Amino acid sequence: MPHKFYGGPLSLYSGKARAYLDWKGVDYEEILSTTEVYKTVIVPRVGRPVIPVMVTDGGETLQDTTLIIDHFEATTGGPSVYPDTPKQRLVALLMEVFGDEWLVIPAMHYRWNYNEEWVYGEFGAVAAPEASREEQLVIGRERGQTFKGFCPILGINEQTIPAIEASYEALLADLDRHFAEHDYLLGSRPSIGDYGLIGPLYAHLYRDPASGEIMKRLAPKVAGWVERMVNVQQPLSGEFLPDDAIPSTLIPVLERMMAEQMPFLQKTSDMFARWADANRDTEIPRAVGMADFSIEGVTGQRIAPPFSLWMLQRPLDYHRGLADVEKAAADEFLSSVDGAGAFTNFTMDQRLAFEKFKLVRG
Ligand SMILES: N[C@@H](CCC(=O)N[C@@H](CS)C(=O)NCC(=O)O)C(=O)O
Repeated sequence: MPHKFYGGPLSLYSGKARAYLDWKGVDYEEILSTTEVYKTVIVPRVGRPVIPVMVTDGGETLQDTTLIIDHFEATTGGPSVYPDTPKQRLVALLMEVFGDEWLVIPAMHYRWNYNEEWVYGEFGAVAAPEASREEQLVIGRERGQTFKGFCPILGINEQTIPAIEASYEALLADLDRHFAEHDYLLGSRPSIGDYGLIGPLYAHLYRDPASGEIMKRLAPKVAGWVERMVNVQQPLSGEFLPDDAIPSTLIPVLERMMAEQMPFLQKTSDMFARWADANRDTEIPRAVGMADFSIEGVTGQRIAPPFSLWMLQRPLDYHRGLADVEKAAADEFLSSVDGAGAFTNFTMDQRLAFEKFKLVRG
């Protein structure tokens, strides 16, 4: 019996997990996350309405794409999306955090400020596939409003929008140069970093029509990479570059992460440590307040989510746990990335774990 994957075509994180499952050759069936599915499967199993959710053939429920991917990495043979070598693995883990937890900003901006009406129809088609087009639009508008409502708390507003667009266009230009030379981030095999980036760059920034037009016009090689990622031709194929090489074309992408996301995550970490100190027996909330962030010289405020710190803990733990020679190689590479001190000197006083679909103190 195949595993059951509950998700939807317009969902960012469904796109991430699906691309991975297809490359890994996992035998799964995708089930649309209709209103009924949320009520009868997702909420009873996970405790809240969220996608994607995987129910394995053994009946185990997995939520969070990172845990879904790690489950199949551990239980399925064949090549891995985690490189073995220190620099490549570190870069892959960092790129996952950048895609998952930062590029949500341009993804949400372009979706809701360029594709709003179209997206309502899509939300309706997922929630109630059997309903008429008119009914779907009503349902979709209601459901979509919740997601549109996330834009201001993600820091998307009149002041920040020009900077978000300038940053996204510069990122596309950097990635276009990269994908002119390489099929994936680190060679001819996709890594966990590619899966982090594909979430925002597929469902919102490629598949939403107005956003897709922008990507194809400004960065056709990035669009080509999206197509390779989501239309898997040969599962389990490809290799990472030899000798732990990191293409120089990834340096500007890492520098953008270090300049934009890392200072914001440090503020989030400091706020979370203070919160955890003052709230010892309280369940961890989705956000511990609002924190400043800067993009292209413009400062905004957005919610500070502890979840992003759980994701960042992965590259932090990996980097700090490296043995001497490997750590030296990783550090030498990081010294060529402007702003990487924000990562190497990162302080996280309160560790986190993700258990039974919830963040807990680690
Ligand atoms: N980090 C999670 C995020 C899942 C997520 O945020 N999914 C979105 C749809 S793409 C959602 O269902 N959001 C509703 C919510 O979290 O309340 C993952 O990797 O699975």
